[in-house]
Amino acid sequence: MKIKNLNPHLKKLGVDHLYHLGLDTSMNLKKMFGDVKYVCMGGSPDRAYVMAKKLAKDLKIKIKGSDLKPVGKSERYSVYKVGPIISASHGIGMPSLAVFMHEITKLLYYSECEDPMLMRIGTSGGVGLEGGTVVVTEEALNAELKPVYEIVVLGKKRAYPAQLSKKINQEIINANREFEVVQGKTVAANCFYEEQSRLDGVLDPGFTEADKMAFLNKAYMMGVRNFEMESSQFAAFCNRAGIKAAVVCVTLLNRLNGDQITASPKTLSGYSDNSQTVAVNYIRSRL
Ligand code: R2B
Ligand code: URA
Repeated sequence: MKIKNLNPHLKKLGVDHLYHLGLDTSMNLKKMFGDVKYVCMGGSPDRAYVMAKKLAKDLKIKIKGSDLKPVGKSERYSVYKVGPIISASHGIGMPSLAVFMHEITKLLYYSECEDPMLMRIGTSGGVGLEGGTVVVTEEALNAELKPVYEIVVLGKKRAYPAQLSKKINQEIINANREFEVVQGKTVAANCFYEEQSRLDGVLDPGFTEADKMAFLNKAYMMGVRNFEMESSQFAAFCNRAGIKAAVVCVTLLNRLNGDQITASPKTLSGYSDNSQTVAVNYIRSRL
């Protein structure tokens, strides 16, 4: 099924400029992107590039030319296309992700893609899980531990549910029997520091180590297994748009043991590879 016309106001536009992607509807988007089935996204442009290379290698997809080049402009986001898969970066946090989600979804809509799926493949701070563990999100929570994404529109707060598909999560787990993939709740915070109950930001947080541990333990008891900065916005957006979605994040540390990320760059890149491998195994099982 193609994405339905989500917003009636779009019909009034002549050419729609996907400004931050550097693409617009005067281009032959259907020819460029009409075959897309999966969009894999994460915060960092470097990881988007690594993922694009990995998709090409592991799924044996030929890439045009000698190297991968981003499509459109890469001032804000990097978008790579590898066969029927887009690998892209969305930046840090929900404001950056929200802009990307509107424009990448427009891209899928205008390109008339059949039944596309969006996957966030990211990094996170584990709760009760050691570094390198892959978590699939069953439900995203805000920093108040509520399963919603809230935005203020015309001066009023609106809340959208942030659940993800149990069926898709199970398919991801089934496609990765050799990996430890944990299903749990994910807290999407508005910062890496205070909202993730870290004590190592530059400002005095105004809470103690004991307060922090009480909050993290409460979250753990509710089923929270990791903290990151985008999952609730991502889940709520996909629910509203009626698009299949999953959040697959690797943990970089266990927050029950501390705040600082101390693993070496080599170890961290191995961790990141874990989440990308889980996504690639899932895509391979579906293509
Ligand atoms: C995980 O890692 C980033 C912060 O370091 C952020 O984008 C996230 O969700
Ligand atoms: N990303 C986050 O948002 N939090 C962490 O602890 C690690 C990565």
